Amino acid sequence: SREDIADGAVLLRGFAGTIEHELIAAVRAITAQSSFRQMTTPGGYQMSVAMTNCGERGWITDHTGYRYDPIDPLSEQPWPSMPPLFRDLARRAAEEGGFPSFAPDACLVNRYEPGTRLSLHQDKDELDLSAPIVSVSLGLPATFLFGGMARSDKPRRFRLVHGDVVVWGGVTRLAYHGVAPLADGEHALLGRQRINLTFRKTR
Ligand code: MD5
Ligand code: FE
Repeated sequence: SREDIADGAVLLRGFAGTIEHELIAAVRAITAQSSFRQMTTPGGYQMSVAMTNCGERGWITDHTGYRYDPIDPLSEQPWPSMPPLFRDLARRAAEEGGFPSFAPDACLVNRYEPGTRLSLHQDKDELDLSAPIVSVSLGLPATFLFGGMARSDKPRRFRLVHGDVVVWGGVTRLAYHGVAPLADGEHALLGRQRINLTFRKTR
């Protein structure tokens, strides 16, 4: 199904469900090369969510700031390439959401374990803010917090489950958003975790 959740944001329930096994196998192959790690914010806090990347560039944060970098600082090698399956899924979802010819060059892979959260933030490290961000949820369900253009706007809450895909474009591209602390549970394929893939065009 297709649900408009805000101006330019489209929720595609179950869009990734038919290729769940292939997606999970691809995540395992990526993390065998570039492991999940908890990064440090410029303010000196360790993030509770663990991250890795695939594609031409990966999003990283350290004490010097946020950026997209072609090299994984942990492996000291380029990030794993983006699997064609990922690229195709992101492109098909973006098209369904009203953004034809989306060509992501980066995929940030977030791993949430019970209790971990992503506090309210904006995604604005990408050069081309006219391109959407496509996000794919796998594993345990999450409560997604969708705020407004000001940090003080009261967030709306959406439950995102395994297989759901959201296309974030238009004015929502710069909305504040986050993920509430993950509730414990057991997912049949992924166990006690949620994996989120976010596809971005960074330049
Ligand atoms: C997640 N990740 O569930 C989310 C999915 C991140 C992040 O937020 O930065 O890694 S992406 C959700 C998103 C992206 C861009 C805009 C908006 C939401 N939005 O306007 O709400 O791990
Ligand atoms: Fe974000």
